[in-house]
Amino acid sequence: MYEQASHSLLNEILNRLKEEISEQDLRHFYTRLGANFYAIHSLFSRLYGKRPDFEEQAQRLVETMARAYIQRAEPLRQIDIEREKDYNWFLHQKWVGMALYCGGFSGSVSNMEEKLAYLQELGVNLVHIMPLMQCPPGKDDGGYAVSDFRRIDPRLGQLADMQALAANMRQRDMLLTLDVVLNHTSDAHDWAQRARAGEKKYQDYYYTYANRNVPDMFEQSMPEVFPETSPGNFTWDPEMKRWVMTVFNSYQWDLNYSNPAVFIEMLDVVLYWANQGADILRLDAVAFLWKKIGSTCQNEREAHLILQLMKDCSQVVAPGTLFIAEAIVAPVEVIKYFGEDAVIAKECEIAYNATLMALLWDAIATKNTKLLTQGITSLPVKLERATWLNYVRCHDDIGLGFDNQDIERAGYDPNTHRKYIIDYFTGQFEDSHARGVPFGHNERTGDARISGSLASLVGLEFAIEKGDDRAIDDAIGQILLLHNILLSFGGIPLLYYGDEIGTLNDYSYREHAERGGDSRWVHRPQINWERAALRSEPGTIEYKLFTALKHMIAVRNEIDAFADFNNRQLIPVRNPHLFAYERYHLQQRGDTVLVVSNFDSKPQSLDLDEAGAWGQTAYGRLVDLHAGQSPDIINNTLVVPPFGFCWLSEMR
Ligand code: OTU
Repeated sequence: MYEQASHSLLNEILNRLKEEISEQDLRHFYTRLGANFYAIHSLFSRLYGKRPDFEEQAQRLVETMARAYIQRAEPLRQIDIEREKDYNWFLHQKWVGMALYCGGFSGSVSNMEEKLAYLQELGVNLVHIMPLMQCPPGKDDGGYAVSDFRRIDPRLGQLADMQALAANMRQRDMLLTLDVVLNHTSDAHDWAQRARAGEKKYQDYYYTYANRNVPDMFEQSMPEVFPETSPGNFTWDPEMKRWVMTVFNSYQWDLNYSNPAVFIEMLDVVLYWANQGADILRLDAVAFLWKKIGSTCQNEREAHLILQLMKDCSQVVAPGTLFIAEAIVAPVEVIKYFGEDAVIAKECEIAYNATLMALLWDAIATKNTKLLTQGITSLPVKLERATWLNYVRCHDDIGLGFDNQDIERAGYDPNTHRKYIIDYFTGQFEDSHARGVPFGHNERTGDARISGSLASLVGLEFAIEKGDDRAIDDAIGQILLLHNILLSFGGIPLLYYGDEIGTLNDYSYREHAERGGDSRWVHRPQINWERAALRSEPGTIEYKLFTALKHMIAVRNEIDAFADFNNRQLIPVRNPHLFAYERYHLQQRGDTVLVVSNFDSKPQSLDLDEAGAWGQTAYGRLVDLHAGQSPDIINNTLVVPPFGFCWLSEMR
């Protein structure tokens, strides 16, 4: 949009920059800047317009974009242009992701290259490498306490290794996802050190206070993220002689985004990693970006404005780079991170589907799908050109973040039900095979979360210990059942490293001085490559899981209706153990697929007349695309095996 005031400011800024950038071919940059500047200016002045240094900061903002554009390598600029043309590229069903810790998976960034073949063998073509920027050893929060945003942890490699890996992945048509930890820095970061040393400029990068007045006000309404290991939201720094806001661990200082210098610095970091060849950036803890007294300091309107501004600026420099919102918040709040009041994504193109994740765990514990179906019914429809990241496990704990009203609608009391689920997964019941470990128990609120590897949570650890073959099969069945949903639901499936070979809990963190108190380390494994090699030996657990997942991914690739164009219809069915939805193709009506999943340990049946038109087509004319054969249908009643699933389609 053209608007006089912002454009005359832009002209002035560009005139001042002229000498520096006159040598360059900036056609694309200018076109994109022109298109986005009105929005950028509006957002920037809405956030920072009242400050006396506003114009100076606006100039720095444009300079930052211009410099980053000049530094953007030609192959990446080409990709930007290709993706501008094929703008829905990431909604295609061909993308299948895996999140992994580089240290635990391959040992180092350079070793990653030789492991790419393993990922490709499985069918994974999007790799989220967990944060690998420099952190102080010991006080690293698994990579989320960054002390230098432009340097890689020397134990994992050098920047050059990263660039080589990015180029190698590009050749293989694999996408690279990296983290940018936007909300906070380590207390060892240069800014924090200088704040400590008394530099006012850097104290203003954080929320620091000489006494408890402001902290006490904030504390009245702020929840605690790590109540056991890091209670409270402020930490006294004896050297600085000030309180500093530390929402996560006491060594993670929250950045103050009401200071435009902070926004510009972090935009520069985002563009820096986009220029290193990251296709997708995972923006950590985005719900926390804005702090306001009297609020929970999560999901504030301004947090969204910051993300919109980040997106608008990044589109000028690196429009091919996508953002993932990591906002593990209530369903109605998550959806806003795609951007509100917009048709296409205006904040992040991709968001973690934490709602689906938590609901799936509920269905595993209860063996019924009442809450799962209810929760998905209430999940708001997302924007076009936006997609979910569907996952069951990741490097974090499982929070039961579903909606209380949905729990009630499913016929349970919220508190009792949540307690039941936690107790189930932490193995408090006789009949539970789960080996979860409690995380983040809050004495005051009674709130708790769960750690544990996928395999251990669904009973594989228990079954192996007992030598119970039936229980082993049940655990394998549940791992595959959950992945069947990730792969067919709509969105990018994000597997978690180790789950493809049934990796169990690793309790060694308990001996580790700095990790002992953080049970999330129980599910951040070192891959045992000897065990991974068993994936080629029929009969082994590794073989059963790996081959089945590989097959499922290959079949997904062939089903166009599995691309994500808001083309899913939930089908409520009477049998409480089944979860059913239809995926349809927008152009080819005949290509509809009916997905039915059984969360029970016994076979379950579905009268296909309950599934609309499927009732009439049923007789002998349906094929299970996944199994590659006709499903069990007896007089229009479909039988789904224990923990089984089918992807039904009309035979051609
Ligand atoms: C994120 O976590 C990361 O994924 C965690 O590994 C980090 O510890 C944390 O940020 C701090 O950087 O902020 O929006 O239950 O789910 O802390 C959600 C805890 C987050 C995590 C939560 C999450």
